[in-house]
Amino acid sequence: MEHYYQPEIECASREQIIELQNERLVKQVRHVYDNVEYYRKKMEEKGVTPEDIKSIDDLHKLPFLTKDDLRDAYPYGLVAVPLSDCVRIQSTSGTTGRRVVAFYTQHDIDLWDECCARAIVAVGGTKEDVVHVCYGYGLFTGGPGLNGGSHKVGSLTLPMSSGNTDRQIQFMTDLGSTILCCTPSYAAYLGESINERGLKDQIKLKAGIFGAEAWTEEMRRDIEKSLGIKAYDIYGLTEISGPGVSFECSEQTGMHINEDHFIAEIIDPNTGEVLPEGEKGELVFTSITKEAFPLLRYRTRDICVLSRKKCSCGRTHVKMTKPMGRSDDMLIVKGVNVFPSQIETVLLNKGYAANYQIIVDRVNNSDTLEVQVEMTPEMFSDSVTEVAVKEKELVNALKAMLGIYAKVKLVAPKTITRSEGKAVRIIDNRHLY
Ligand code: DLL
Repeated sequence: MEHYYQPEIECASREQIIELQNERLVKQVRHVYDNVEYYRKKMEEKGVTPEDIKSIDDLHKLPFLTKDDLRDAYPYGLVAVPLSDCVRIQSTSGTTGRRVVAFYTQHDIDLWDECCARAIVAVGGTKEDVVHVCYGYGLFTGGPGLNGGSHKVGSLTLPMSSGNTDRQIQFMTDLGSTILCCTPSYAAYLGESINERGLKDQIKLKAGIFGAEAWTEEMRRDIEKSLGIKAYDIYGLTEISGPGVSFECSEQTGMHINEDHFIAEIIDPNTGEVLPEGEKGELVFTSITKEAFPLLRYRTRDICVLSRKKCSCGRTHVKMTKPMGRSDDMLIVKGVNVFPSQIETVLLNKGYAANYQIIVDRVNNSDTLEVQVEMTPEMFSDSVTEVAVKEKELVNALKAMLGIYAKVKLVAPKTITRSEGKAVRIIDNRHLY
């Protein structure tokens, strides 16, 4: 039998949802216009006033927000309440220009937790469950989000955070974890490790909630088999709150977007034109209940398709496919957002030219990142020790910039193929989309 955390809203009629969205959107536009000078200016430039927005049919009149806007307004420029009303920030990795810092009031946290609670109940979670959270805690939204959701459900929550696989498995067996929350690559790794240790019959897991990075149906089957569970997808982004913007139900054919909090649109990434349901394009969100950091028409850069086809689970909220790619060059490696420009900055700062290639792969279900860099003729050396010292220096500088390990391979001048058009900087052998 299907269970819901908030059945009255998760299974509301289309009319009820639209009515709620209309009312909340009008209120939210006024809130943003009155309190966020940055967005007010954008509206003025487009000649739109809050009075022009009477319902969701007027949404297209509002200007888009992009990551560039977040950078321009960093750190406080998009905050819509006094800082004394904010109780938390969360953030993505990256340097100042690329880092996203999102703000939350207590009310924002409560609603976010409820979204995650919906996801946990959708996979069968109840207060009898032991929810094992090994998404990272701290600035990353994964740990805090699922942690908050689990508390709302009343499950016993294990705030494990990431890493230390032996300890994860020990807690899992000793405390009888039943729902696992982590990235799909870590879930696959845990599955392998548990099987290698011959401990599969000692774990009680029944379901997993896996997201923050792209994963394929094949990977889902592998994880389900190795852990003996049902594996569900969950999607979200820091800008819009974190995990739980959408989540999978028992049908496992896409993720229901929490439409009482987020209005979703699909646009053509080149023209910005809104596309009809069923067409593939860039996902855009308007958060209609956020107090502290309410983004209107935020371009996620995630490419997907929306569907309102009736779902067998009884939920009525629109479904999105798994992201099928991105309309920018952001890579997600081990769950961390990596922009090629960050890597380039490090290389240039260290005196290299912009002749490099980034090679991403997935080996034993774990992402690997390698940067091949040409030495300049001046720094060229055929001493293995000298090259190793230089490589180590770059590894450290990249780690400081990206927060993750990247293997560095220095190559002789003029060995990286030059392109006649756009340089081919990224070779992603994971073929996730
Ligand atoms: O990854 C939030 C999250 C945490 C989601 C835990 C799910 C579970 P960011 O670090 O801001 O937030 O990265 C957001 O990650 O725009 C997508 O490109 C990608 N992403 C998130 N979930 C999925 C997913 C968190 N289920 C960016 N499938 C998004 C594919 C995903 N990509």
